[in-house]
Amino acid sequence: MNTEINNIIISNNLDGYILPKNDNYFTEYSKLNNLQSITKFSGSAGFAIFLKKKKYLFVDGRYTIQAEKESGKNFEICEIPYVWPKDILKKQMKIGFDPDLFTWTTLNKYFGDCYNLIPLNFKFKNKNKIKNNYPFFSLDSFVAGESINRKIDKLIQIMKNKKINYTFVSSGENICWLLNIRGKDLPNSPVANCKIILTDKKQIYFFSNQNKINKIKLSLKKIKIQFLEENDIFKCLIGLKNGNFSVDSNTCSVFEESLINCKFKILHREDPIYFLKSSKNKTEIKNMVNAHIEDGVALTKFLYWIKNREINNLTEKKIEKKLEIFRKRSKNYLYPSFDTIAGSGPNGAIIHYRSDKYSNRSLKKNDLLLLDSGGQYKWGTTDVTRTVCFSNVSNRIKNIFTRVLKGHIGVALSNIKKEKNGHNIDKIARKSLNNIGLDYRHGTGHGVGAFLNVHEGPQGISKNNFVKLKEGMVLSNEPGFYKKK
Ligand SMILES: [Mn+2]
Repeated sequence: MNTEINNIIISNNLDGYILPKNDNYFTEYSKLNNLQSITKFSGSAGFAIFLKKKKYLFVDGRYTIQAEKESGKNFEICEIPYVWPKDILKKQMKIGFDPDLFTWTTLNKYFGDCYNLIPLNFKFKNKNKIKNNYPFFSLDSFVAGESINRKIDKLIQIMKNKKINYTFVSSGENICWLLNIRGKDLPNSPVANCKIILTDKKQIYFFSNQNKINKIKLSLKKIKIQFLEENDIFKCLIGLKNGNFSVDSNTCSVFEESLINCKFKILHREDPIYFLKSSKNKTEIKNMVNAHIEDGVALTKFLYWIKNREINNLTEKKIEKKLEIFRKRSKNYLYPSFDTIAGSGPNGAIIHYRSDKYSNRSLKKNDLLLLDSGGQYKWGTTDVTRTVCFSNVSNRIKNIFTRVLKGHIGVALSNIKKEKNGHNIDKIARKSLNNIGLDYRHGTGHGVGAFLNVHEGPQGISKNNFVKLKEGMVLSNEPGFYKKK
């Protein structure tokens, strides 16, 4: 048992403690990584529960094999959504958590409403915390395509219609969209870690690390904005007149909600920026197309390269590096939009696999190579998957590959006016595989940001996404099939 966690449990008279992967910005790939340093699990999502005598690691289907490999010795691996904490814990148990790192949405989802959850003001000593002072920057109008003022006006209009006085925007990606800014607070996306309060009088209070804001001050000069320290939220709230406060419980922490709750009436609303942002404007679409052309050139050159050489001395890691070299030839390329998945043979069956020094495998002539990668370009984000073979593969593989391809084409040709949502299109994607009793354990597609997160909501192509699809939404198209051998 980790001694720090053991001490928390004992000194607070608890039965257990829950440790999440995320930091207080609730981004997909956060850098703060206590979960990894304590459990060894390196995947992008999951959480651990430490009880006095037993430890559990909860991950989703993408990460079950990886979690078993990395942490299976010391942790029982539980796969969400088949097992939840509420299935394992006893109801009277007292479980500690950090209110900065949880939202009510996640707590309710994991625990239901019948647990004794104890907020604790305890911070881990983070030995490998990376000091990041990379400045935020503003987007040119030929990248953003819509002015800050127009975007804010849209949001104010929504607030007025719903009689909301204040909106707390706690999602950095949405503030990036609203203020036409970006940052470098995440390894694979230009999200700026910040939060804002927007008042119905069009005043903005901007909370972030003050060392990062110099470059954006000029472009934001025309709007009413006040820059404050990350932990000045309470100070700011005290100075505001009473009223309604709209918060989004997907990214507003338990702690922040309790601060707002001291003085204001809280209305739980999905941040309307998700919807505004999901329909890309003409400029953004043009830029995304261009980013995909540049990315396509890099991938095509890579495929030509790998198809015309001996593969015997190639490993997954070498492939990852080579692909990066081809992308870097574009002067507009910045960095990968997610960790490249180069999985050969059985490693290709690990959804969201990341090759490391233990798993790194040499390519073999009869193996398939799964290559799923993407890039961040100065004005666009890409995500592309290809399966490569180096020999004449069996008819069974050809058959399954064709069925996956049929699903892919089915998605590409589907009519959004007729299908209406991702739930219906997901069925089309799986149909040909389902016909012979096969399937895959992930969604078919996700929204993609315009020089932002490679995974973006609210739209998606999956079994449980019923969001109405609109023109201008951008989605990935990635059915698949996975088998170890
Ligand atoms: Mn993807």
